[in-house]
Amino acid sequence: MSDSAKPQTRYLKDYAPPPYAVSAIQLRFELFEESARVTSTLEMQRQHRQDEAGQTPLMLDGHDMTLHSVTLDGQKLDTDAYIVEPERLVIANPPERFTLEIVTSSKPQDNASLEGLYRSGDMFCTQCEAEGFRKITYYPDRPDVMAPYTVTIEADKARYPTLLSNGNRIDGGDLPDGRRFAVWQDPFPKPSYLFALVAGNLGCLRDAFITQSGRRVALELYAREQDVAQCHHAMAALKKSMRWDEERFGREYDLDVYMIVAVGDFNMGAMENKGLNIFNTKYVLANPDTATDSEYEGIDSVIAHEYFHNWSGNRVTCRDWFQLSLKEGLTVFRDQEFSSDIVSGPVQRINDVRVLRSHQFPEDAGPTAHPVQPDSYIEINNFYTNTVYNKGAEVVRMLQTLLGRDGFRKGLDLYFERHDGQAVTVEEFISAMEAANGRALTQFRLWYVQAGTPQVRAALSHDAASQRLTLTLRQSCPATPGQSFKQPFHIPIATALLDQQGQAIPLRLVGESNAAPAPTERVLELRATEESFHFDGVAQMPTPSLLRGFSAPVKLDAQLDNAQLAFLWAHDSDPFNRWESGQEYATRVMLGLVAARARGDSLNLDENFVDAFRACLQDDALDPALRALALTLPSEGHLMERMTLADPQAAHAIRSFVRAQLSVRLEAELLTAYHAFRVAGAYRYAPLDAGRRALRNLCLDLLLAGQDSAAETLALNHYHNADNMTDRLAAITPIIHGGLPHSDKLIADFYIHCASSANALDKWFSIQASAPLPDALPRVRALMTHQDFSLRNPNKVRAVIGAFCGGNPVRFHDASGAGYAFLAEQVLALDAANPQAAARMVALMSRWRRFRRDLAELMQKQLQRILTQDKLSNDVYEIVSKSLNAPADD
Ligand code: B3K
Ligand code: ZN
Repeated sequence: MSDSAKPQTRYLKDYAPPPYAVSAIQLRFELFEESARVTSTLEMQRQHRQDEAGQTPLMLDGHDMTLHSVTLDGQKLDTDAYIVEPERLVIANPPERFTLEIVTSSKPQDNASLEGLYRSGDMFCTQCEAEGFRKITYYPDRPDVMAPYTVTIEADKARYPTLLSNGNRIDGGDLPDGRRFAVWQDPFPKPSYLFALVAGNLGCLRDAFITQSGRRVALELYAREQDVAQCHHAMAALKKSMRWDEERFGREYDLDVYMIVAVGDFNMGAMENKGLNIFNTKYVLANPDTATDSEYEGIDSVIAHEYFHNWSGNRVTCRDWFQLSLKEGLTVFRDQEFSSDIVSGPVQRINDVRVLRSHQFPEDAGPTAHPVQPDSYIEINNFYTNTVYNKGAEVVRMLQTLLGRDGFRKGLDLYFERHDGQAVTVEEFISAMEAANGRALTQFRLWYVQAGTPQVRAALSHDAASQRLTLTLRQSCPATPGQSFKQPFHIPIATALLDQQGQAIPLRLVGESNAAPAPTERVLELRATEESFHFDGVAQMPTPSLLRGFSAPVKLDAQLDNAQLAFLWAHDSDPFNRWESGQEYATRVMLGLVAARARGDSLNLDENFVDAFRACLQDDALDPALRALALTLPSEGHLMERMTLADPQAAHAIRSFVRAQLSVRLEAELLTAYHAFRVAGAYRYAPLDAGRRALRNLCLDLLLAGQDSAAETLALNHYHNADNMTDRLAAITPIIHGGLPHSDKLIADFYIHCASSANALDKWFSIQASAPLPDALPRVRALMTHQDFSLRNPNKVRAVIGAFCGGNPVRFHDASGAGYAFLAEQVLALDAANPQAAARMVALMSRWRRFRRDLAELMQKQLQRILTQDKLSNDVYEIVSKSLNAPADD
């Protein structure tokens, strides 16, 4: 790309308030098959004078539209009275108050970016966050411009009987020429990114919710008529979310109707548009034949997330996009707490930490690392990241840990009370927490502005004579792009010390009175680079159980040996740390085998580890869902993170070896557990049943890892007897991934089960694309020519290209470099149509420096190849240029 075409960087420090406010906006959409015409009427007021000449130019964002007319206070402007630039419309010096009418048109049917107004199948829909509204009309498309909207939609009555927008429907009826209109009014001033419109021929599942103050809210879930029967789980999730937010956080819904529309072509999971959420079908539609247990859980959490945004995001929104985590981190925290209440606290916590570790930690250690509150970006769509979302949620969780549940609730109440109807910053959120709790959080703010995952090292020393135990904690944080030095963080470390029976002993800090019983768990606050905590009355050297519940997003080195890890895996009363210790033990064993393999030594799986694994499998005091998690071996990605240079082939070989060993050495035990955890009766999604299925299916998977034909027969029976997608998928995955004899037949049979549902078909695609077999890439190419595949549909792109490049490390990272060339080719093909999807895919190569030299060079070449293309989107340009330029300390 030439220097002049290089995209611009935006900086937080350049923020300036909007020169013009919008006190009302009226939109009229005339929808036709070949185009959409939009008339926008804005009531505007100048906020302040800007330039030296005393003029305040009005600059409206706009992109990819045809401008038909501009009328100011009823006077149609000549074309020389305004300037149309590629990205904006400028009117030099409008009066202090004025009405502006702008008429534009666009071609939704050609809009493959799935941003702005576009078509998905037979319907029209929109996606405006972050900057899609500027593809609909010229407007100050920034979140700190908030206005009440009145929207009129006109369309063909037969094709588009359902016409929806935000707020309440205030009018509607027939028009000449077989057309129809509807008028919607949203009384809550909102930023343009929350605008939404849907026009289609849709079925609807209706219900109602009575709020805590007794108001009736109509609930409407829209989908294609044939899919409405699959909306019941989502409807139940919505009602649970509404009740939960009232009970836990005192937040009540505000409009008379809450609508959700399921759309097949959607770039992400869902969108929280005021009163009119638009969802990827993956997070709305479910029945036992199409959705797995974890997809049912995904629906609960995404429905809750978008609903919770009504307060944390919509009523109180972001001043600018650097504040994105203000709404996203907080809302993820809220949805995690919701899921924790409806599923199981520990299971939810472990799963949330798994996501953080497998996605956010690598991001934080790579070339695109950025703080939770970034200070610059080229393309904001690249910042809907695991850091902004998941680390942001961890930061909010730490606030709750430090302030206590009640203190946190008081802070949140004050935040909503102070800022309802405003567009604010992270600073305002922290200030409310401080004010409500009378506590300074000065050092805590560093979590928002310093990138990188802190490391904490713990050391214990015990003095038998004085019965004193000293715990010394030391923190550091690696350099990240643009941030070489870090100040120490304020880190809450939930701590317990276990005696030889695994009992947590009382923790009395030296100098503390012994009038009241000492707690057995305490949150220690590490603030300095190094601090020591002294405890009295500790008779013997205990085993430390630190960072319980993962109380901070850090990497902890507690300097435990394998025997201590095995002890904690068996005995820790903190379920999170039980899981954690097992994972760490397994990781060390596997890394030891990686080293043995590199030396050419024969491989031997330690008997102690097999014993500990067996003990966990047979521990009936441990809930099945937790047991399944505790027995899931660390992923290949996790092992690669722990290698000096990632070697995907070694990680795959060792993980396969350990699975095969467990299969053979624990065959009888696995078989017993497999039979014991059968779930009686017809399938229904319920957390307890899901836990049993997870454990049973884990046993099945391990049994098949031994490649034994009796196990394959067991899996075939499992498949044929299954009445649900979870079991079907669990039975065929090890057969297809292992390339076992029945593989091809099952692929054909499974297709028949999936053919009538796009969401089920995604699983049919991805199970094949992620199979770690030698011919994986040719298979993937063949899948892309399948009639059900489309490069224009993001779910299919994820199911095939994403599953291969992100979920099949051993084949994607083939030493020939063919996987990388394939990804580069797909990124370029995608980028022309859908830059957001392309950027997500190319990010899979961003950490090339972490890999074995030969692989790193091959990846680097493909990234360079992409960067030489002339017409790159900002999205792809930003990821690729940062990946190539970042310092080599990645
Ligand atoms: N706020 C949306 C994400 C928008 C992504 C724009 N590229 C969904 C959510 O986080 O709830
Ligand atoms: Zn969100």
